[in-house]
Amino acid sequence: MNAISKLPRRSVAMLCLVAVVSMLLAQACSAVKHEDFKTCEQSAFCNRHRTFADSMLKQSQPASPYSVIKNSVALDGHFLTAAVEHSSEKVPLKFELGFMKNGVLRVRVQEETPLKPRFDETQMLVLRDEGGSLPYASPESIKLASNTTDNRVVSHTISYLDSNSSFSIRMTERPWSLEYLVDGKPTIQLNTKGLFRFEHLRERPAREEGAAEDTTGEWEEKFRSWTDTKPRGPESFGMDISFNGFEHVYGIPEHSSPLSLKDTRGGAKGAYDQPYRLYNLDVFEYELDNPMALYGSIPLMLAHSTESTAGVFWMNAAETWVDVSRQKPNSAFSGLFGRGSASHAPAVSTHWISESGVMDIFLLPGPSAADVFRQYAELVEPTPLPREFSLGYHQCRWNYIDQEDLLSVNSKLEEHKIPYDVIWLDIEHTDGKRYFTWDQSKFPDPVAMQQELARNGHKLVNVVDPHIKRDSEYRIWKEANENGYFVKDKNGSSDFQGWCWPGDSNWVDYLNPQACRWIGEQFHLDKYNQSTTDLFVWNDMNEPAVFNGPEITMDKDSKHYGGWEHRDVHNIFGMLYHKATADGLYTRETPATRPFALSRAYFAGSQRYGAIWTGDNAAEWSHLQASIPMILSNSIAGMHFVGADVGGFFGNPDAQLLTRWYQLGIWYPFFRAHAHIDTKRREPWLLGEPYLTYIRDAIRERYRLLPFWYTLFREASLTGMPIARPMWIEFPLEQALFTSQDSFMIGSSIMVVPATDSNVNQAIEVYFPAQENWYDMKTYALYLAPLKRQFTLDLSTTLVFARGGSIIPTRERQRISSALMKHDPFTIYVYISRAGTASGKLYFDDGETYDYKNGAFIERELMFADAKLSSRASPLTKDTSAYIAFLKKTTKVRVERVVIVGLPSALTKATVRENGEEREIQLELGCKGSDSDSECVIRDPAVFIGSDWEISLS
Ligand code: NBV
Repeated sequence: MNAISKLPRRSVAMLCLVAVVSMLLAQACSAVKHEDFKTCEQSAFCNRHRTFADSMLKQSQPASPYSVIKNSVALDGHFLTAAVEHSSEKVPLKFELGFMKNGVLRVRVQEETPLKPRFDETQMLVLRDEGGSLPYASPESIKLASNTTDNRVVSHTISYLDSNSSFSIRMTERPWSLEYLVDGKPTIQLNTKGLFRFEHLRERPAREEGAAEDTTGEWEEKFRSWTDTKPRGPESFGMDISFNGFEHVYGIPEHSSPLSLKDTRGGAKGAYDQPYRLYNLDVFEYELDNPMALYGSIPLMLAHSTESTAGVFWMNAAETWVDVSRQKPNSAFSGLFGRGSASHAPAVSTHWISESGVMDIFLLPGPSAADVFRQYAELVEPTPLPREFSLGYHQCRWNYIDQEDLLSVNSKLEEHKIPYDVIWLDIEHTDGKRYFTWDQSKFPDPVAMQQELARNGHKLVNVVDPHIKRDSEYRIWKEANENGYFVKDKNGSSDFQGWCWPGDSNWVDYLNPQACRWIGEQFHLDKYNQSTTDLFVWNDMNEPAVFNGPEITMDKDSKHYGGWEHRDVHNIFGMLYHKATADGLYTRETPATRPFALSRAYFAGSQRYGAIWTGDNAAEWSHLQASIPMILSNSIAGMHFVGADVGGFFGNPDAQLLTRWYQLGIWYPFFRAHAHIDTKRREPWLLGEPYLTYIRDAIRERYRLLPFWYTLFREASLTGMPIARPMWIEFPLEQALFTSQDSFMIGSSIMVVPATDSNVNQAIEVYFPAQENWYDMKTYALYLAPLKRQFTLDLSTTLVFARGGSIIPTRERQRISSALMKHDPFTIYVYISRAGTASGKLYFDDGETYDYKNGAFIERELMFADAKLSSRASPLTKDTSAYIAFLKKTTKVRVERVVIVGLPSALTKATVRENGEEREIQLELGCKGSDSDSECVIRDPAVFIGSDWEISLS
């Protein structure tokens, strides 16, 4: 990089061109370039910890070299502190255990008196209210009991309470280890395998002349042509975390691996030989079934067994690696981490390794999956209620070439009656990849274009990448340059420079709050030329992608605001840009409307700022399949608003694959079709019949169910419950489903079994779990679970089942955007359980503003029992003035149909009661009543959606 900065400008421009051209050429050839990315062995700190782990695991009785310093344990408010040191290094480490009301235990470790501060701002950037409102337990509820043998403290038991439960932790002194006890049994264990290792900060040792070169990579590390100077020396740390009694762990996205994480050590069949890597990277043509790092990182892992669910959140923004190894119960082979363990219970041992920062771990005890999601949401905040339009269909392509092209796609979608909400513009819409500008020759009147889209409620999303073209005529670059807002190079004096789409570029430093505010303002209407309030934003390449950087990203020794190195903040960088973007959209209007911003890079907490997608997949059946575990892994890691490019980004899907992709894509929480610039156009009508009909039907199904989706997002915003759910979350006792990724749930009511195989008439086996009724959502056919059933499908058929006991709200008028559905009546589907009951919810509000925070929403609890459907306000509904105003605006919104599926007996009459009035509706033949396929339609009960009512059947 340095050598390049010394070149004359023209040569630099030439080099840029070469870089971009070679990037494009690389795109023409395929498959991931493994040599561009480090393995654990090539990442010096990972290698040091894994080598240490190897040496420990070779010992028959591995003992950690770290012990508590005598008499150092103290209870101080809601923290317990202890000083721990290595038997030979003698650098005291401060351990802080923080106890939370919800059972969460926080474990923080760093030097007691660090030589220099470690990066510790992750907590402020990630935790709710900058960490200021964590639910710590009251000091009175925390009890410490020390267990002594031969006058020496051996261990401590700490118990703490909330109103319902008590939690308990055991910490041993020599060696140091910690166990989270559930019913007296250790569930999550730290350092019981002895892999805790903390590289304390130190002075650089003088290098004696003639001494051999440092091969540990502690003070300098080379990778291909790059040198990482490591001015602070080694500062990494690692810890083993074991989940006792569990066979499956999940989460830690983003990887292309299966949902139930495979082993990375121990020689199990199909195991990876590399740890899962968390390091946000732009991996061109990523490979499936691989633990390599991808665009985002969420260091949250869940473990699940028939008995409970538990989680670990390893809050660190630096490069992190995670090894996973299962210990099978009662087997001769006990897994590589299994040595020294006398337990016959299954366990999953994991080994977490981070390069820098402070060790800051949260143990989430569950015991149910819903508890873990709530515990995590209490730390990091759940997904806020999104703008309603963003749950519709997004039509994207790199690129809609000009204004005419874009508007013709808009009118074609309308002409073919394909509902859609948003059309997207990729990088080519700009003036030479200068973001916030337009190529005016192609987009002569962007405002008129946005107005034309808005006529039927459609929106525009523009890509705004984080690399800023170095061009003194470009206002954005000029202002950032004048204000010193760019990330600096390793010397801290000049701006970091690298190549990306515009050629030679700089990157705004999102660690600098002023720079964030400034970039946010660039999204305001007076700054973003020719933008309107119908324009929203897409952040791409924010890992950040740097074409000529090590591993296609920023050099780790480049410098951020506050003097921190990029290494400390790498995984959080993309999220800070996403946040600045969302904040900018939030502040562009008064009163504010909800922003929509999509990001490629992400970290724990990104859910607060918008959606993410799984990056550059390919138009292949295998990628269609892989999208399911990728979406589910993100969902359970709190990133609920997630989707994959429908159709596959690279390559040309045939009509069958594209149809199947839409049929699955409508069940992605974020539903966008996208394609690479070199691919053939593939907007739905171009496929002709019958595909157009199939795709249109699929998209219409998404729109029909928008009230259900929106209600699920409401639930997520309150509880942290995922929207797309692995089967095991809904059926936690069904062991056969713990690895299932062929089917998944949307909320707790809909099971989707997508067709992801190229056989035209594919046979699919569906497992209907639990003792439940399941109904085909199209035919109403009833399946009595537990049941395995083979289905043979043609391309028009999909397998989607409603779970008996659910009530699902829909809107069934056909419209071309969600905006046009706002005042449409509802149709309510009641799917009867075996006990003859059902329940569900409906939530809606204006879909745009924050008035819902003042109570401007309608939230109904719908119940069916004793042949009576009733609607009552949710407990969160309050008679505020905002509520009353909203009710007034919606008085015309009524229920136009109720469909009851699975009624056990024939019925002839419905009696509707609302506001003290009663009227009768004769039921048509549909209400025939039988054991299966029964469907009873109550036409036009005409009840107001916001009032209390009852419909009794007789
Ligand atoms: O901006 C162009 C593309 C974009 O379409 C895609 O969705 C991103 O993931 N972008 C990556 C950069 C080029 C990728 C080859």
